[in-house]
Amino acid sequence: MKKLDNAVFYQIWPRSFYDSNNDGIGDIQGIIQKLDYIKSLNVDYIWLSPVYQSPNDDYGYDVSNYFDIHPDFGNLDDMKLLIHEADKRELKIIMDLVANHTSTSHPWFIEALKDKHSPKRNYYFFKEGKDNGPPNNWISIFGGSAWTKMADNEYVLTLFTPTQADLNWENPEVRKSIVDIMEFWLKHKVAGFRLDVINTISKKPGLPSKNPHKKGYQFADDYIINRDESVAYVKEIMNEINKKYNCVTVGEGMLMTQQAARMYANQQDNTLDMMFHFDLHMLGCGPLGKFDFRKLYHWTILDFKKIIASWQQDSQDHQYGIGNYLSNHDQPRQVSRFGNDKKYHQESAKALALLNLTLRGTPFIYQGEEIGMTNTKLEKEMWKDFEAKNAYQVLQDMMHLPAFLAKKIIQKMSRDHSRTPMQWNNHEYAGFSLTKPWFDVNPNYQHINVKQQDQNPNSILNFYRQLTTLFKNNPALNQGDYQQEYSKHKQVIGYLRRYENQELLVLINLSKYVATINLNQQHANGKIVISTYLNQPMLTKKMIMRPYEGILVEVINES
Ligand code: TEU
Ligand code: CA
Repeated sequence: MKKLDNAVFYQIWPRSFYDSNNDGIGDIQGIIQKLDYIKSLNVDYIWLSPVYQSPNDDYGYDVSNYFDIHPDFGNLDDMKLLIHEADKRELKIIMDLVANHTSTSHPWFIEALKDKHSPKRNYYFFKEGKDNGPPNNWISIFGGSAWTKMADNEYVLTLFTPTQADLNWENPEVRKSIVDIMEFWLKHKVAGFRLDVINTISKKPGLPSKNPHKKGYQFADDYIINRDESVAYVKEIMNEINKKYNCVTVGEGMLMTQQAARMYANQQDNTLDMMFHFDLHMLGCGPLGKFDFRKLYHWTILDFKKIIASWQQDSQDHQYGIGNYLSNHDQPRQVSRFGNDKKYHQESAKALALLNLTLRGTPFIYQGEEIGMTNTKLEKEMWKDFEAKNAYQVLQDMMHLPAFLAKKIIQKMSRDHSRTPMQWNNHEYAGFSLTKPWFDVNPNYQHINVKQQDQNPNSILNFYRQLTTLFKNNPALNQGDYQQEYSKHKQVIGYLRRYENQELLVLINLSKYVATINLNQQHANGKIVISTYLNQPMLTKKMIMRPYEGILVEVINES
């Protein structure tokens, strides 16, 4: 068995997980207090979104000190205790390695800015402006120019927020510094890393303008994403690390393609254990990304199925690792985005869970997903996320959208939805804290919370527990082959997972309407292992599936 074969991951966004000292902000001691709960989900790895020191312009993804903890979360001793307490429960911690950029408050950057002759100058991309403007026409991922003016005609490349300065990975010293950071944490016994935007670490030398004949800022695309050099740098650092440590890695990359994933996570050289892709999250979005509303966020179940099948098949054919997830700290809540958070809240939350925990690859559960946490109503005054605030401006200034429409788009796609406090019980502030939290709790905590679902055997939470148990115990699920079934059906997602003699069929009606599906005889003769509805359906050749009904079927092979 490979080291990650039946591993399940749980992602924590610490600021909103659990507040142990009642200052309104989640913290490391809070995570420690909830380790038994996390363990009860049968997970193996906890991925912590960044807990390093940071001015929080991008909530921790702008790191100012990689070797210490943000005081909001605690200190290094708390972190050591967390690793220790997790270990006692056979839980391992994965850190978020934000290495494409540092905060402009990082000492490297401060030194580089102060002294043009400092070796740290070459850690970043400083450049002179051109024609009274930035050095090139690249657009920032969050909108506007990708360059931030530091002094008269002196700019620095900041592909994300203006205080996240891109590191110059061409410089071997930078790569060495990143290895040092990794070693520091590996020595503290973390099990590995999630590597933030790891496919943008190389930029086209000379940083030329993209499509210079076009007006306005341009998305630099292949000048910054999935370049061969990025793969080479990943191999170089992993080669160093793998000499000394057994390090688990999952890479995150913008616009990850299958072509690229084959290289980043090929399971042979010193590459990564797996990659995430974004394709499901881009469903219904225009070519410019999640705030590009021109397709009106319309998508069909067939589109959804195609993306799943294509990644499943490709990762199988080319033997690379993928991390399966339907939500994280950058996306709206999955039950609101892909399910139905009103009439079929429970049904659709379970259907999506069944999907994510039966696919080929490594499943990731994002905090709160296991109780079906939903999007919230985001009044403009509540917005915290830079991306949303910026998009609101860009939609109006550059796309000439009226404010009320821009607001609607933010309401639909904002990252803030996934960052509301975890709903532990129905006490004030959802049991997250005794004081008013840094971000308003979603008012539905009264009926969507851990306490209530823990006691109910038929809850979403207990369904997750059953699914993780199934995933861990069935080789067909955790290492079996994938084969799509009923590919043309417009409502039902179907696939087989197979390992040696075991064959499991997954059928999920992802629509709010009843679906009829003609099963083949062998499938109709199968035995239902688990089902999202309380009263299990009958398997028949002409099978009727209720809204968001999902079943896992053991296919009986007579031989
Ligand atoms: O996200 C990378 C990334 O591709 C995002 O820009 C993503 O497209 C966006 O969040 C979608 O809304 C990572 C982190 O997960 C994210 O939280 C950070 O803001 C970003 O990197 C910069 O570090
Ligand atoms: Ca706190």
